[in-house]
Amino acid sequence: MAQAAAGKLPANAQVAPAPDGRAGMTVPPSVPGAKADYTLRIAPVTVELDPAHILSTIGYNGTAPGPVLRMREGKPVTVEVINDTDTPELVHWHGMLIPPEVDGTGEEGSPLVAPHGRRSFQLTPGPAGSRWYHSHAMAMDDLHKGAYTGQFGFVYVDGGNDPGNYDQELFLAIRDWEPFFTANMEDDDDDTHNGPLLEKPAVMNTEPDGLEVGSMTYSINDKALGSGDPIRVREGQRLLIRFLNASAIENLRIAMAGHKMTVIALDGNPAPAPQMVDSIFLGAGERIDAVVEMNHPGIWILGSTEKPIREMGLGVVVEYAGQHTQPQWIDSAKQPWDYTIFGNGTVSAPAPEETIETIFEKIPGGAGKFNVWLVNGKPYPHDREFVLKQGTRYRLVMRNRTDDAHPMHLHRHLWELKEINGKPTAGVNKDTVVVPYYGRAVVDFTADQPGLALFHCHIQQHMDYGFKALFRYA
Ligand SMILES: [Cu+2]
Repeated sequence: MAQAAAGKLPANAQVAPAPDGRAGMTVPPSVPGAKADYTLRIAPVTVELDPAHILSTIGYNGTAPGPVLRMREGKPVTVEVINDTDTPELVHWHGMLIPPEVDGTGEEGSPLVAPHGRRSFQLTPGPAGSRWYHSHAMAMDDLHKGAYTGQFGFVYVDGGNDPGNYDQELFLAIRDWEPFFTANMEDDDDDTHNGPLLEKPAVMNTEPDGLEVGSMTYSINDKALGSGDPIRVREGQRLLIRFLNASAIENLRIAMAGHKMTVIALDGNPAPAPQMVDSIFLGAGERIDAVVEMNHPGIWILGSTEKPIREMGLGVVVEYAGQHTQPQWIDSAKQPWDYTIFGNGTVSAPAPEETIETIFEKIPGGAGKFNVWLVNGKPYPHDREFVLKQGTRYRLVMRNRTDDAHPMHLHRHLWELKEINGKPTAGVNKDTVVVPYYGRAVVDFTADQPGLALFHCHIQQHMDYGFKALFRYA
């Protein structure tokens, strides 16, 4: 396995350049002749959102999103990645606890898949639950690269004990397309506010913001609202919907008109206290599994809670058998999203032994046209600033001194949410957490995954312009 190979490199090991231009670490080569369990071919695809909107992008295996990959927890698999494009690529396995050699992240030294090249990766899927795969290439000012493309898809890791208590299982990726630079980025960050502005600086930087990335084209999977097949249901059915926010640019909120949803898992990990909610909020990169009881016959819209975003395509029609009305939308009460309602308050993990403090800041226009993002006063890279001791339980404090909500992700580790804006919780295990604007999030994690681990904002432009740091093991 790649993990075992990492310590003792074969003679033909290669040195991969990282996509940010840094020299990469030495990595094991692909295993020649290994039979692939899965093949991902990266190549140009067309995506017909509706007959009037046919996009050209890069996808996996001829589609965007790519195929739903089902893997068995703990059963090693070989994935062959074939890159039919002119740029080096990386396939990242988001939410998996796997070594940096296969994590698919340039900063961690994962090997690139060369233009028109191929490479096999062996990984042991886990933990069980809804994970996903996506390009981790940098894009900088090129909106046709990295997470702006159609390179994303679900991985469902089967733990073998799924009760299967549902009639239909759906994988719905919410997504925007055709990104552009704009000086007027509007997003749903108000949704993250759930308390006082704990981290609002006393003195604000009032320089004008640089350009951000916006979109006016949305879909669920590869279809805009009103196009493609509806979700066909019967009264009395239970739907299990696995949602993913695969956007490179924004956090999004969605609801199913006429229905409540019971959130049973966050980022694929079972919620200690499942709760019924009117709508769900997903930071870029986050997943939510929700069960919906089909108990309100009609024809409904499942889509963005924001009318303009639904009109730009973010939605799908839900159609009960025998119903023939127009699809209906009903606004639901808008409350700030609160992760802590899914916690159980029971402290089961050990108390943290050490605390890592992080402060996020923005320099408006710091990169000329764009903003620069700082972690502890510096854009990436940080010189050995975050060094972990194997086996230690850490508390990570994230202080967001910016006016945006940032979906923060730590690769290859699972963290337990402890506090949002001063409100405590326990038992909510996640890999991505939206840190509210001028707010604070606190998570605990155990350093049990040796090697480099990338910590970053999941908004591609923020990550590209400084908002990342490498955690390393002593
Ligand atoms: Cu961000």
